[in-house]
Amino acid sequence: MKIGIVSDSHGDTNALDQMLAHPAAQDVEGWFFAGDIAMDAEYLAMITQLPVAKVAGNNDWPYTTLKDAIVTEAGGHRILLTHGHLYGVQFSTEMLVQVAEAQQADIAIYGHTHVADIQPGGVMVLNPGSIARPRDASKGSFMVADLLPDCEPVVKIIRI
Ligand SMILES: [Mn+2]
Repeated sequence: MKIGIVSDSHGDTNALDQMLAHPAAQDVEGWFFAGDIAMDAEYLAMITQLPVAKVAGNNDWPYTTLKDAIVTEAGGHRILLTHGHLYGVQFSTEMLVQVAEAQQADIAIYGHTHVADIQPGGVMVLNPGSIARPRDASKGSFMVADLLPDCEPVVKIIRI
C-alpha cells in the first residue's frame, strides 16, 4: 500500500495542490497529516476523496476536536501519528519512539520541526518536513511510503 505523508501546511492550499499534482503523489491510496492546520487535512480529504488520518498541531489549539496522537494500521504496519510538540521533538525523538513502542507501533510519524527526517530502526521515525514553510531547503516537502507486511517501509522525501 502506498501512503502519502504531509505536515505543517499552515493554510497554504496552493502548496497542497502542488503536492497533489506531483507524479509521486498520483498512486497514493491514503494520506497521513501530522498537524498544523486541521482545516488543511479536511481540504486534502475533500480534493482527493481518499482517507486522511489526521491529528492536531500546536497551532490548531484550541480550535479543534482532533486528537494529539492516534495509532492506526496500514499496509501491515502499526503507525503512531502525532504532531510531536507534546513529545519534545524539537530536541529529540526519543520520547516519540518510547510512545510508539508502548503502543506496539513500528512507525512513528511527526511534524512540527519543518525538517524532513527518516530514521530507520525498530520504530521507523518519519517527518515529511513542511509542505509550505520548509526550514531545511527552499522547497516544501512531503513523503510517500510503500508499506508491505513484514518489510521495511520504502520511504521517499519529495520536494515540490
Ligand atoms: Mn507546529
